[in-house]
Amino acid sequence: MKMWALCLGLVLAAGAATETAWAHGERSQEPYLRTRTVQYYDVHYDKQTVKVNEEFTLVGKFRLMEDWPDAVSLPETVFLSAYAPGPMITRVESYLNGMPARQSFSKLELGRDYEFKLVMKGRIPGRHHIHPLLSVKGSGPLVGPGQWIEVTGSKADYLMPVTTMNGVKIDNIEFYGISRALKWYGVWIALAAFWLLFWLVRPLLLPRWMALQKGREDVLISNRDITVGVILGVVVVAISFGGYFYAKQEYPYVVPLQAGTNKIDPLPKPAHSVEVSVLKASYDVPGRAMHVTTRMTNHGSEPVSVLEFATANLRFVNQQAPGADKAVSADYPRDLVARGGLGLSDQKPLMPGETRDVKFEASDALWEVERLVSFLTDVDSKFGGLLFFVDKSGNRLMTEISGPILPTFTAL
Ligand SMILES: [Cu+2]
Repeated sequence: MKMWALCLGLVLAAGAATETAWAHGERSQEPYLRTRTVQYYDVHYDKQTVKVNEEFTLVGKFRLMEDWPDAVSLPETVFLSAYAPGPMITRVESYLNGMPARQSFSKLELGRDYEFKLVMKGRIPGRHHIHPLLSVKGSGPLVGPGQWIEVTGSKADYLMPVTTMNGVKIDNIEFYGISRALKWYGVWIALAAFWLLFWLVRPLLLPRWMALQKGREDVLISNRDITVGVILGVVVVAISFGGYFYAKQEYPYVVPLQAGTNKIDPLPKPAHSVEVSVLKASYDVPGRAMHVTTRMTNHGSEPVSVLEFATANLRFVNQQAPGADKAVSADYPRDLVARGGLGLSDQKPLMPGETRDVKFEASDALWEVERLVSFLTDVDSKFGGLLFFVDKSGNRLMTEISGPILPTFTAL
């Protein structure tokens, strides 16, 4: 008993001490899923506090990584939505590359980018961790950066008005048709209960078994039983068909749930890019730092500097790059931004046409906090991420990088 109380106490204390522990367990997803499948970027939440019924918008982009892990199903069928701890918010509208995303999309392309928009509405008051979410059939949910959204007000005020295609106005679709469904339950439960009681009120198992033993099968089912059974059968069939014809009459236009998938083209490829190949990558376990040696070639027409390395929604910004102070918008979850930033072996801008080897270091306790270091024990020890470059006028270029990574267990 004492042990039980101690365990409960520990669980509650742990929950109270680490607020984010009440989030969804997004940190328990394998690093290969978070660093090598869907990389979210430019994610913005327009509000962090909404009233019940008030709408808020979540926009962003994602890159489907070229180096998609072998163990993960390809994005052949995907569904876009938001991730919340239960039905705390309502998804009012959703778009992928501007196309309504009511249904799943098929055959998204690896190595390409997509843009999404989700319009949501507060439903249940509280402080909820909300993420953009791409569900990939066969792989599961792949989430973007989570933001705490505070929903204020009272659940009793929640309304979801809808006007149907034939002009019927429904005040709140949340409860629409529920009383009718309950009435139907009532009808069927009453009929079933009558049939059960009809047999239960009479001598049951043993007397009937004894009658059977004596060869008196004829007394088990009387003419009255047969009559009641036939009447009940007729009533059931009549209610079923009657209900069907009544519904057909009252609702002549019925659109079934849409089950097909949509196709969508990815965003156009940018005109210029910086080619980056990973020559060597290691993770320094005691120093909690990722070291990556890359060979960069600038195919653009402007000198560019490395601005940011982003992976698994974590952001490592090079503080010395032009515009670094504005690289992370104010609405981005602060617990996903590395305080240490991004260290570079060479801060000189990469000239047009130039190829240079550059080493970068992404060092922060976030690797551990976000439980991203289990790639050290993976059979497929690889990492992936997005490298952002910026030119003098603030234009960004993005390149995806990936490669094998080796752990270093001793201090360098
Ligand atoms: Cu979460």
